Amino acid sequence: MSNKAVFDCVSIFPEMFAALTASGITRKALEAGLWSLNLWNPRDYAENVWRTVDDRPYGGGPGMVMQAGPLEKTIAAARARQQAEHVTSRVIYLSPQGRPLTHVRVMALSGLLAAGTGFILLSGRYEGVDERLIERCVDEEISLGDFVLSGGELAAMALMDALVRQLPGALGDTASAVEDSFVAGLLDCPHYTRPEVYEGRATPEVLLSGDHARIRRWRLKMSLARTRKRRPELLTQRALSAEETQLMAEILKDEAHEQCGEH
Ligand code: 9WO
Repeated sequence: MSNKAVFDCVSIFPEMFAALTASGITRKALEAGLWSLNLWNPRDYAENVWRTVDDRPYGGGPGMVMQAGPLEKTIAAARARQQAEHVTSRVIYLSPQGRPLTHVRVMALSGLLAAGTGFILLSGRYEGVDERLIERCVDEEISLGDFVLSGGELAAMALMDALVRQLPGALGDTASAVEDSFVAGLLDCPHYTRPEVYEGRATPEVLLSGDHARIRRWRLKMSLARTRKRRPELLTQRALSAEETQLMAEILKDEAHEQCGEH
């Protein structure tokens, strides 16, 4: 039994998905058979000779809306193909109206994939998709954040990238996915590599010390300080360990000193 993650993407610009299949970790994982991608163009399921899949919005206004008919036929074809190998398909629509994606949700979706659920990712264009298609066919609507793109394709690829790198064997160094930013609910620490001094800026001494316990503590402290400064709401969503509490006290003390004009 193959246990590969199966994605089917519905898009009028299937060629965009080469960004995922042609480069990097996602390409390597594809070549290793860890995941598969099928592309479905709604134009192939259009109901007219011009292969159009959009029409003017009822109620007026600018732009066009994707019609339900061709999209439902496309999703049905993708679902039928998935059901040849999978028990269930889950249809996900990427839009700014969706629930914001988080690391926690990525891990939950990753669990569904591992359990054999196939994902059908619907990428809209124009001003959006007929609401009745969403009501009838979409299981989950996901947003990457409060901004508008030209279409859902880049969001679908971002979601797949986040899921593929969680697949066992996708990362050369398996520790990377575990130690990543957000896994601990904190932002990542700063990173340095050669040269030791760049344009007059030195690498923090601790990173050159070879003292791995001290390095780990410093990195955790930097993660805490950054999270406090840039994303303080993340710290209210999780309890601090004893070590983190101590480091946070150091951070506050350091800041108080800086405000006294000390360095
Ligand atoms: C287009 C538009 C034009 C004028 C006034 C308002 C408008 N809204 C939109 C719009 O939301 N278009 C969407 C384009 C329709 C669905 C697919 N598109 C999309 C998905 N843009 N941005 C996303 C997206 C998906 C996930 N996370 C962030 C953004």
